[in-house]
Amino acid sequence: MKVYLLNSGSLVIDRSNVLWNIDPGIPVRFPVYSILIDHPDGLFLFDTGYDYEHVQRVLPFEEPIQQSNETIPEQLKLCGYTPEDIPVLVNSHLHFDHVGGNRFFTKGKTVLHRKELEQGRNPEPFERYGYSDKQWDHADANFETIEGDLEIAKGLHLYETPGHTIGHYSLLVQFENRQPILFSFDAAYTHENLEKEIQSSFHIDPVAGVRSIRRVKQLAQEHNAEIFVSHEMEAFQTYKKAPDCYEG
Ligand code: 5PN
Ligand code: ZN
Ligand code: ZN
Repeated sequence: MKVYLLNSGSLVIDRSNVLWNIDPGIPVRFPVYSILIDHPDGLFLFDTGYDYEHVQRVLPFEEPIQQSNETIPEQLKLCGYTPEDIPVLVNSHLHFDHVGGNRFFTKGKTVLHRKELEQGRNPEPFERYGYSDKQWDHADANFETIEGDLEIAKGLHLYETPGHTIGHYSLLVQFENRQPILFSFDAAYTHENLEKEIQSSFHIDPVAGVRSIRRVKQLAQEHNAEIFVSHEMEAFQTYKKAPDCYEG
């Protein structure tokens, strides 16, 4: 099995958005990435980054930086694939920085939590920026909704980690010959969120969000997994990026 991290570029938010109610007034640039898994059962893609045009139009204050080779089609090309080669796209949740390339996937199915699909189509007013990019809901999207924890293929475990959004999933990847990796997605933007047990300011249910941070830590301990956080520049700089990969 091979696990590729696909770089989508970076954005800026305030530190008090990364760590709710901590240190307002400090801008933080953070990475956005997706995950391609070459599994014995086929190719699985988790999330699709952000769409540069969308962020420039709707959230220009997040100062998007995305090189021309940091789109999903270009990142897949680095690994030797095109969007048509991907039969299964999974969305951890439907925030704009995780669905920006969904529109390229017109052949396969898109797997996500039932509640996330409902919420993405009808978000609360305070969630409007998070769910501002609706391009995932295109005519050729073939949604398969799921609920509860689920092993979608051998060694690929989705765990419900709600709070940041109502139907948020984290992903545990178990290899044959390598330490497992637990992708928290936005249950923890950074290691500091894990250590302090403070979630990002963007959330629908802060109590559930804290429980999900604890769940991520518990799962990592139980499976002796390394946690990969979603939006920390220091951590991301240490991760292997496509076309390099984690293999085992
Ligand atoms: C990067 C970023 N910016 C804004 C929002 C938001 O309103 O909900 C989630 C989110 C983000 O991840
Ligand atoms: Zn999010
Ligand atoms: Zn995010």
